[in-house]
Amino acid sequence: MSNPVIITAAITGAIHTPSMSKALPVRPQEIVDAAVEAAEAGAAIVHLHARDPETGAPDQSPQAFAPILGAIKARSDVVINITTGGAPTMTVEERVQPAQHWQPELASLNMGSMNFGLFGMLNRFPELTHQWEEDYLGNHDIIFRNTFRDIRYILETLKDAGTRFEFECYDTAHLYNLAHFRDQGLVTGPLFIQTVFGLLGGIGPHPNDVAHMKRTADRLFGDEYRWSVLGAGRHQMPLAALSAAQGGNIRVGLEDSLWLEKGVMAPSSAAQVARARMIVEGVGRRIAAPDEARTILALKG
Ligand code: KMH
Ligand code: ZN
Repeated sequence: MSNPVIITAAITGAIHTPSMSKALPVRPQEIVDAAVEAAEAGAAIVHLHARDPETGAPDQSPQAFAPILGAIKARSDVVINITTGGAPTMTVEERVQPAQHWQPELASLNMGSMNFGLFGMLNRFPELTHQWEEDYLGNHDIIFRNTFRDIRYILETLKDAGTRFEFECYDTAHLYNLAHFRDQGLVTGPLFIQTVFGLLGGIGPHPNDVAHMKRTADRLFGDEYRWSVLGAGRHQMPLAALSAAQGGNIRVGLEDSLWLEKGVMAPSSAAQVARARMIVEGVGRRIAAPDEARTILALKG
């Protein structure tokens, strides 16, 4: 396999909360340092969310990203990917604003609605500091809303920005949704498909689940797509290995897992990137540099 592996590092996200791990970056400078360190460890792409520096709550205002983006660009040529997922509690209009304002090379695009079982985290992390964390994680009724109208709204809002997408697919239906938008001519290849495994509400993390997603994507998109794998929580590294061994790309980072290995919390996203890199090189492949990722994914640069 000669194609290099694109490692995406998802730096902070909106799912984990500050009480769960001291390593989770919250303030702009922490997010910048974490992103640059992840890039130095081998990430070609950083997937970014912003947070309120005081409370650590997800903050999807364009201004929240202002002190982060320029500071990363000043120190690294890593590809910047801005979330349009925000947090599952936000409206789609709110979620698209930072990407609309900053027009990054990449933005995430979530390809279907789903239940989102955040409450499972409360068993593992019962000691929460902030009331917002309790309210957020204790909500048993979260629907992560990504209707056809919502997806089309994000595509149309970002149409003239030259931004391409990390298509987040949490189940096989989301691949079919993406094929629908491709058939409508609203998205074009190479499609960067982030297949997501192991979230409560999405497809499971079993190797058979991974095989089924890949088989389905192969059939629907052929060589029109680039495959990446995100394993949530403890599934992060095993599924990174599965992807690396099959020619896929990898996403790691504290957004997706707070762990480095069983019983060991990750000190940083960079540590997870370094581990992913070991896996990649261990199966005889190499990591992609940011400019290689730009070429592979046809980014505007
Ligand atoms: N939190 C991840 C499972 C987004 O930001 O658009 C998916 C994600 C969503 O990254
Ligand atoms: Zn995200």
